[in-house]
Amino acid sequence: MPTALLRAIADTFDRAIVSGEGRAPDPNRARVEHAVYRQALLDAGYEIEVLPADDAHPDCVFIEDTAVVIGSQVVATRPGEPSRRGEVREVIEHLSGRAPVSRIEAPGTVEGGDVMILGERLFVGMSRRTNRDGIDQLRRVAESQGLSVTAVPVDGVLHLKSGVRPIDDRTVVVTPGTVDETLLSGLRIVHEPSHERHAFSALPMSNGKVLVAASAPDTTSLIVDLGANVLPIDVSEIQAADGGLTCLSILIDDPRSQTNARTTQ
Ligand code: CIR
Repeated sequence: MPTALLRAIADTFDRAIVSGEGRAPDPNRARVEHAVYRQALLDAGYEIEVLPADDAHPDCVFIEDTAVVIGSQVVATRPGEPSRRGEVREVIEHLSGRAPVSRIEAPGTVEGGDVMILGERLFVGMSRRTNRDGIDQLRRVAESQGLSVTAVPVDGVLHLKSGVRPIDDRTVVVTPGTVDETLLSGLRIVHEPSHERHAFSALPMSNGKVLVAASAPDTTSLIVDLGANVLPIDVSEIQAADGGLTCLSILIDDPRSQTNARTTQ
């Protein structure tokens, strides 16, 4: 059975890192959104495991950033944001029963939001949070698991998957200007329309449905036209803290990895 590992929302979530002029997110409203997200994964057939929140780490709900599952290997990340490094230990303790663990070591940094696995290809964002040394370490693990690795410089957004969201293993929704699209060769690219810039978020689930943020209906229509079977949910408090749908879970849904999306058509 596919498994989704989640982490509860800290009472301190209103102090989560917020970029730019953003507002503080509300922990209680975020808990309602998180419950709906959890139910959607349950309905999709995932077994749900939820780690307790850590109030010393306001961003701990964004569990994706702490660990990456690549084939038979778990990679413990080393977040580029120093205040988030303390989130990794408990997640890895939980996952270490499942698979061997390798670790990103200093001076390398990697956050899971920068890692996108589509079929046999792993794309990794070179961002404010993931550096070249971390990418080199991740590359060694990915190549040992038979994946090819493409490093993608990321501009103006937090992570690779803030600007490039997988819909299935050959389709992505891209916010124009955030990446050099020639690095995504072979993929079908849908552009997020400018009036919904940065509003779209998606999580392909193992039952073939794609969870999408309700905040971007026109972008959602574009992927529905391509055959995606979508389920919109409100995640506005999660988005207020610069989060999206992938960052709330680590999906272990097949021998390959957490982000190994299914083809929608
Ligand atoms: C941060 O700045 O680290 C959090 N407020 C947001 C992290 C979102 N993570 C993700 O999309 N993978």
